[in-house]
Amino acid sequence: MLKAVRLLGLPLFLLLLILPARAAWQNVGSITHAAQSGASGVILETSSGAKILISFFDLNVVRIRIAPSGNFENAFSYAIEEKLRVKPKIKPIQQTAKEVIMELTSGEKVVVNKTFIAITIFDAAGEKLLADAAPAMFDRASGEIQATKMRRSSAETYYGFGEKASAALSRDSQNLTMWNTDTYRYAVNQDPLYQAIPFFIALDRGKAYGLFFHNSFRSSFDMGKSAPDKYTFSAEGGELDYFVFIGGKNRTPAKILEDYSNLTGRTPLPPVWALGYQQSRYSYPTQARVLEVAREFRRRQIPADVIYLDIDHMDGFRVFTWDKQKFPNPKELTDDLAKINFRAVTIIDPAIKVDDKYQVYSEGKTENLFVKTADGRDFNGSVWAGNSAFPDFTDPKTRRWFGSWYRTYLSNGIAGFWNDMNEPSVFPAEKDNTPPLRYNPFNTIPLDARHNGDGAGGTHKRFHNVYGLEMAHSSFEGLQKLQPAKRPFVLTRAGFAGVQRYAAVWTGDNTASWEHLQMSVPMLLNLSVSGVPFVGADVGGYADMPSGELYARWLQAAALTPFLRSHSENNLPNKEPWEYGADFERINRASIELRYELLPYLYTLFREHEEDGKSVMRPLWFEYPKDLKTYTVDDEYLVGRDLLIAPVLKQGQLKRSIYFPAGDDWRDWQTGILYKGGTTAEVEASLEKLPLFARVGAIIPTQTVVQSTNEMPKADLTLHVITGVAPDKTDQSTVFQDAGDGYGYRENSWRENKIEHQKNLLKFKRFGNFADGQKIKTIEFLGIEIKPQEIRIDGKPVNIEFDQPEKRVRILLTSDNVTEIATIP
Ligand code: MIG
Repeated sequence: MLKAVRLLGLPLFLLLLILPARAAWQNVGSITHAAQSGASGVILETSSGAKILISFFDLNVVRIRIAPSGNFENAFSYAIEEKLRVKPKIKPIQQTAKEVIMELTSGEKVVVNKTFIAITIFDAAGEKLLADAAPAMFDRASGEIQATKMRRSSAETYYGFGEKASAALSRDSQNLTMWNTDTYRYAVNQDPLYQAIPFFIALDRGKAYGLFFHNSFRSSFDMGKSAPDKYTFSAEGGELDYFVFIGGKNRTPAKILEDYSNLTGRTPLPPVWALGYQQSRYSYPTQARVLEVAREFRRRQIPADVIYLDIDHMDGFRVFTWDKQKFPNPKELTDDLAKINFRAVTIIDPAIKVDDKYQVYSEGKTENLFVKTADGRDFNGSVWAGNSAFPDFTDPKTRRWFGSWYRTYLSNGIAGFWNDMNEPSVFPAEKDNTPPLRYNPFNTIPLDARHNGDGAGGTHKRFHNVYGLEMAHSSFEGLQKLQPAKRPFVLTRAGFAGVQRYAAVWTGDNTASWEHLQMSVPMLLNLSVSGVPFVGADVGGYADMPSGELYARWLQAAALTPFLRSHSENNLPNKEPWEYGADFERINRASIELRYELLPYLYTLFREHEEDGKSVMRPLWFEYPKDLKTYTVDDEYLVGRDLLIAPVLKQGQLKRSIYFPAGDDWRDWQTGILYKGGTTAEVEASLEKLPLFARVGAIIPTQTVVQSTNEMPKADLTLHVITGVAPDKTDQSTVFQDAGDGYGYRENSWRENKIEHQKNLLKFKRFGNFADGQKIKTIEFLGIEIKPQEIRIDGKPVNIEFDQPEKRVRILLTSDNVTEIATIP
């Protein structure tokens, strides 16, 4: 039925008003009464009995709520971050015979047609931003709801929606489903996957807006697939509740992400070690093998920070326990790892084995902390450990209890946690499982199972999509309580809008194929603009064995992605970076070294994200929305504003064509060669080369290569000045420093170097009190053809080292308090 409605064209939409709705679908009808609600909203009564509440949630954020029953829900929101908000005041509502109009003094406006309820939103300049293509619909019997909007043009593109397995960057003309699902070896275009985020950014001819469908039921988006001139979103229950992000005066993607992340929260600065290289496999079988692999990294001088313990470390897959044979002394293991600057992360599955002798189970059972069946018993289903109970993470009591169990791992020196299977994934019952199938994407907790819902109560149908989010919430807050001086590191497979507040996200069980390598770029980019900055895909693919070439290219492509981890399914040969012979080992080492060099840059980006919500990894259009050619670039990405990465994603490819976004010029990170913005170039990309470019005007910090982030305090910094700025331009860059863990940076213990870059002139300013930061020892000017006559630091000429083939000039800084560096060309 939903489908049939979607297929209706515009003229039919008027007919709908006269004809009785088919089946139980009906539209909201017409407005019978309108009144101001609070300082920032209007409440509309309708002929259908539904009520509509429209308000300015923030200066650039409109919230629309339609309650088919006429009663607004009181359900607790898992997506929205609770904090104090100042809601803007609207002008007195205006009403004409045809319309209700609400407006801010700054000009943003919502107009509602009274006879056939159509809602139109205008930006401050009076430009139409979003309009209904049909009145909202609902079906009171089934609980389904639906909205249909006009596309601004057939060229409008859409990004976000969380984790989607699509090779294309834009989600235009696609059907998308929001339902967290365990999808082992997912195929291109398989939908849905592990992580649903019903938020998108729409982009058309340089102007963006955002829309967040605030509803955790299974929902669907038809982004112009059924009808090219409109899109539809619908859900199987709940309110038709959505936020529209206007994007400020300039309607930029950056402003939309800032506002969306202000609503659903941001990723707090991770501990710096979590930005290092992480090595995993399912499973390093014994304590001895874990140590052996870690030592091998040190012996071969391949930098790394973390090693993973997958499910086989547990006693019969009982969460929070250890296998006594294989891991006889976990504390000794983590101590030995610490001596070589390694940290360990363990997997945590939500399912708790039904076993009265297992304390986690017996506590959960006695305290009544598990998800219930419709008739009130504990719901049990089979996962790794066999028959299991499922903690009800929508119960605050369960969250506190589960979170407190991390103490057992912390006391054994475990540094971070990896939440798996939290869609939640439940194996098919044995009786329905012929032939035996380990992975059944449709298997989860039954939809009628009961949850606490933070007191509001409800079924799994409502809470399915927030199960993983609330598990991460429990992990994060538990860790904060247990070790308040440390920043938690949690990695999660499932999530929902808001997951970024608690966890990093990896893209689950991908495969060792070139297709999956290519797809990882648009997947991570779309996750990033869904408000989740700390993202990565398993390097080399999880399932199947990659060739040396595929592994090496994957590691290059991923080297600068926010979360960097190699992983592997069980029953596959070793996949560590040295397993493909000496040539590949050298190439793989170089990829990881590049990441460690750039850690000061990446770390600064995470700090900036916390302040402004921008993602670490960015599609080209995010910074260049006026350059329409960027809208479909799906094989390049930006890290921050200043680095452009164009990895090789195809087998056997030794050069590739690269588009440089218009508005800035770019230099090859290695050769300094200049590429003009708005042009496409063929660039050499032999097996050892990752095509990497820096923006002209940028100043990028690097450090000398370290083997682990623990060594960072001793590593000196180099600032790379990307020359070629236009005479009338000033650029600004920041280098952020702090202790790398803990919360000193929220008080006084932080430092920011702000550097202004004009043609032939750098000006330094320092803020904050953190004195133990890495020292800036070298300034390297990239893109210098002729040795300059002179470079002066605070007026005094200094020694110049000129590297002609690499177009570089190097100078050394002798003091920490430089204020000005001038170049006389
Ligand atoms: O059904 O713990 O995505 O990363 O290694 C497999 C074993 C369960 C799925 C995860 C994968 C992990 C694996 N897990």
